[in-house]
Amino acid sequence: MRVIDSHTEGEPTRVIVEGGPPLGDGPLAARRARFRDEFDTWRSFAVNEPRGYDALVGALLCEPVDRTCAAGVIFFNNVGYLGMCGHGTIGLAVTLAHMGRIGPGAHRFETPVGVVGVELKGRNEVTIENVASYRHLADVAVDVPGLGRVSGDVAWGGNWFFLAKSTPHELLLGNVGVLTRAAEAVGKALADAGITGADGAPVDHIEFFGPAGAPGGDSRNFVLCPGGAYDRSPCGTGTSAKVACLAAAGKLAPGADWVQESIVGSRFTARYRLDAEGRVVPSITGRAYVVGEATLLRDAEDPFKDGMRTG
Ligand code: PYC
Repeated sequence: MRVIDSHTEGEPTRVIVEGGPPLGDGPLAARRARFRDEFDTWRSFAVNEPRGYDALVGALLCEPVDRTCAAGVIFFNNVGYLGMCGHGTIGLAVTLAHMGRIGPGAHRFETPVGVVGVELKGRNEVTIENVASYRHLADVAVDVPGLGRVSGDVAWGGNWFFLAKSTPHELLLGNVGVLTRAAEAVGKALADAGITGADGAPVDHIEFFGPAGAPGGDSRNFVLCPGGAYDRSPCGTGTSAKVACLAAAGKLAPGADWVQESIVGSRFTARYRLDAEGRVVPSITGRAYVVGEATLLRDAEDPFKDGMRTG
């Protein structure tokens, strides 16, 4: 399997450019289901130890069904599959440019949850236009053991997010252990209370917000992803969900910038437009850098040949 690694504002992406699972040429949502049902060990092989690590997000490069798209992509992580991935889409754009497959300008990528727009602005800077995003539930409150009552919104940004109104701990890198445990407890409380996304799917990404750490930022976040790793970037789909909530609350006008800072201090600049149906369509700008190219090998006698998780 041939892969190209990058990071987007600190969050890693591994694109499978050759040697991925044979998923056929159906709709990307069906190909993702086939990946999950028939080839899940290939996911673990590509991103888990000993070839990867928990924070690594995988991106299987696919032929798109929609021929106006430059590429199709299925995102996955240490435990399963994602709908969309904002940092991963920025990483994929820079990776395709590195491969000479796209040049600066506007492109479209197909994902299992819809087509996204991509503008490659130079070697490293990319703006993506995400799928339409929306606040599904406002001011949901759950009792969380150890934290008390936690309230926030449930929103779609290409994945399902709970956006807590505040943070139980200061948003500092030194606090990622306690922030992770708190976010896991919030996720469990939501599941126990039967609070899901609009389609009944689990709300599997949890976000805490606090003030930005440096001038020019609107807010800093901590985002816990399914699988227990936290996003080093401000999370593209999470920032889309944030923008949708701000729009729904009348706190951000179409076209106005929202600068979202991550727990490591990196930034995405987000804004949104309203489409013909009045839906919020967020765009996210960030930078990605290619950091490696590799061929991953599998020895049939290796006891950990299909990858493993230790956490
Ligand atoms: O950037 O959308 C994102 C993302 C999702 C999970 C990790 N990063």
